[in-house]
Amino acid sequence: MRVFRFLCIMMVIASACNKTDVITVTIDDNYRAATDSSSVGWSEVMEYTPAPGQFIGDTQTGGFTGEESTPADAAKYAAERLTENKFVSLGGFGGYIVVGFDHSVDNTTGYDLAIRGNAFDGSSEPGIVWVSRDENGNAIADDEWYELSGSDTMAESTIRAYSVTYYRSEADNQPVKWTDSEGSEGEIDYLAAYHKQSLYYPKWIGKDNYTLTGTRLEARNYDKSGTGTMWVQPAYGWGYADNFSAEDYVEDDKSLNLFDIANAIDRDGLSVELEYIDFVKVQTACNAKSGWLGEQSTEVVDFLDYGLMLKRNE
Ligand SMILES: [Ca+2]
Ligand SMILES: [Ca+2]
Ligand SMILES: [Ca+2]
Repeated sequence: MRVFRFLCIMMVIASACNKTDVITVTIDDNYRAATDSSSVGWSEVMEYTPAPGQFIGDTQTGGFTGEESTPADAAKYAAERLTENKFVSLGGFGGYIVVGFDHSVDNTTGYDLAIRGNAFDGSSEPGIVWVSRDENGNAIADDEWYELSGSDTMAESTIRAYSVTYYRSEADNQPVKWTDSEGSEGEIDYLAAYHKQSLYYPKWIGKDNYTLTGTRLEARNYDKSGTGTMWVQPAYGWGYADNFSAEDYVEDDKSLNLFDIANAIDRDGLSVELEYIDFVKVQTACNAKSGWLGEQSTEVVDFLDYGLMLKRNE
């Protein structure tokens, strides 16, 4: 894996090139340094593949035209919504969006990324954040993804490489059935009172079923009323998008969660040192529903290069 290019300082006194005299070079062939004209915000939606959900295909509160029939249409929809500072819903577990920047985002000392969700006190719908470098230099997000670990990464209830398969309903105005890799099954509810589009399954998914895989966090939602009227979705510690965190937010703006690329881990959970990243993915982390509120779905509104933002504000 070509993660770093190492440069050994050749000393006059010949010595073995061991760890202590190796410099990690941050710039490789694919690194795109930020310039004065670089944008602090995301520049492109590379992919938008939500799980089924109440906002998917919704032409009212979801802002869809209802004609999105290809992955390109879906990405265009998401880009237009984010440009208008409106939320893009990722639907139930595993739904995701991938964005790119017009430069490489540096792993600075401290936080590097800020992601805006629509959480508020009692309404956290955590999304796992993944990062990737354009290792093959083709400007496409087809490279290795690294999860950014959070407060619950090591929790016993957290399941990595968890998969959910969603099945397109055969008739209109029906729930969407799912099965998961743990042997469970369930439904994304059809909420006729609030979201009247006939299909909650993304129209641009050509197949009758599709599988989404990611890291699952245990749901914390509960019905405070006991009668189904007041659902609470408590916050998680840190490291998640759309999370009303008490720890990782921009001062005076709790809807902007902060992320440190230094928290990247590989598929085995081992720490990975990334000098910079090019792509960011956010993926709904819980497989849960909250009564009349419907499925727990992460929403995103904006993606910022926080390090560059701080530099510009200096
Ligand atoms: Ca950092
Ligand atoms: Ca690539
Ligand atoms: Ca939300």
